Amino acid sequence: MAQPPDDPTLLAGSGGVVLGEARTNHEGRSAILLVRGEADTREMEDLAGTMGITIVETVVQPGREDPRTYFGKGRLLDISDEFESRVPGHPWSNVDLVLVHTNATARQLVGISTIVGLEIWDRVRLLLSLFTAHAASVEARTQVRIARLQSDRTVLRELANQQTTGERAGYGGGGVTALQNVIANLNRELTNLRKRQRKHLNAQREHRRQRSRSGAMTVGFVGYTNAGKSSLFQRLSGKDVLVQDKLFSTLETTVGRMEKSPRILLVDTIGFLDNIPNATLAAFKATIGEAIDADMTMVLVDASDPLLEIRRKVETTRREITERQGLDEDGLRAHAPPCLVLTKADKVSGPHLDTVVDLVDELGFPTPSVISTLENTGLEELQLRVREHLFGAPCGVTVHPPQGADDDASERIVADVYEAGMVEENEALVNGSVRLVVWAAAEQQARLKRRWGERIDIK
Ligand SMILES: Nc1nc2c(ncn2[C@@H]2O[C@H](COP(=O)(O)OP(=O)(O)OP(=O)(O)O)[C@@H](O)[C@H]2O)c(=O)[nH]1
Ligand SMILES: [Mg+2]
Repeated sequence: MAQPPDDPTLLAGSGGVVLGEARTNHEGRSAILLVRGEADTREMEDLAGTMGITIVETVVQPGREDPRTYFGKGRLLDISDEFESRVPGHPWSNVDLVLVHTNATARQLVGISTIVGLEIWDRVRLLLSLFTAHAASVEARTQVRIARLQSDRTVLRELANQQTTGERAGYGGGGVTALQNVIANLNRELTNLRKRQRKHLNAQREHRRQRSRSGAMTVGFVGYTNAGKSSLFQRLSGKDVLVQDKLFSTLETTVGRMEKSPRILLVDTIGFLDNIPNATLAAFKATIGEAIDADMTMVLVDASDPLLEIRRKVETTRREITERQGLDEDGLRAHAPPCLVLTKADKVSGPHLDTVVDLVDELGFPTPSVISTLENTGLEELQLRVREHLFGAPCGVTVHPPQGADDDASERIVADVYEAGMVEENEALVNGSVRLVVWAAAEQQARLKRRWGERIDIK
């Protein structure tokens, strides 16, 4: 049997508990993947692939998970022996990581690690490492670190627990006390990080308040990771954001104005993935919330996904929105039917697209918009749809010429109309009036009418 690792950070899979910064680049590492029963391993392979980790072998054991060690103990011992007896040229010779195809419990992680003695990542740890590698902003780094420390803490507590009950020998000679110190340090860091995160969220909330006070409307992009959110954001706002064929390229929120529509702000943010445990997701909820709490929520779905996958993703996304907004399914349909956008239309055939459109209809969404950011199709229609959803149909505004010397100049009123919404046409008539076609929210229209009374007509 291999020696259990003394360093709790190795076990916790972070390197961050004692040593400060976690290792962030895992490019080029080799791993084996442990799978119980007949699970579909594609997602795990994609996640590993995104990080540049090669899975050299998938080891399958039929049957149900062992609550203590995931695989049966005997099988793990075999694997451990195999590692011990590696010679150059052995397919596992470069493997320094064991991936476990499940969201493992702390007990299982400790259990496997005790027997195999290598770095062990379950699905959550793989995700957290991926997040750590991709986190570019202070906001994202803070969130990821919080999620990571929380996850590490459960493992360290399990270790401490096993040592107290004598299930396991103390590590590094220090035993329980040393472990308690590590946990105490970790708690302190968590408190500080949470403070920083709160500050950031407050600042963000203030920004949001200011934006809405200025009459701006927000459109949030919500969808699974790799759906094409950032690509669409880039096309519609002209703002440069990271677009990559990788899972979780985006981890933070970016806000940009929709081109030609200065009053509409677009919100690009982190995507979804299934079965992320609540404790891990909690750190990201605030970020996703930024898009879900927008005036208009746009659900993006990759049209080139298989049908079953699309169904699952649409349903999960809807559930997330429903929970977040505190609505039941009926409430969601009645109040804010989210606009659904099928992306990557260039990748699919017409008949497949038709089937997807039918499916979306069956799932209770309004007719989806179909776009391709690659071929620039469907984008103008989508912009129009956004404007109509937020502002209703455009209205005709007539600004009458001043009657008396004390009256405001028409230019002043016209300038205020520009403040209130998006002006599409502006024409000076021979009788001295100005005719405008404007997209403006009802309350902005009412404000104009209150302010300018007889001088202005809105139809
Ligand atoms: N063929 C095709 N590919 C697209 C289209 N839109 C996006 N993609 C590709 O899909 C991949 C993911 O796009 P992103 O815009 O980064 O997706 P995202 O939803 O922001 O993903 P995350 O930030 O990782 O959650 C990239 O490789 C894009 O080039 C499209 O219309 N057609
Ligand atoms: Mg993105």
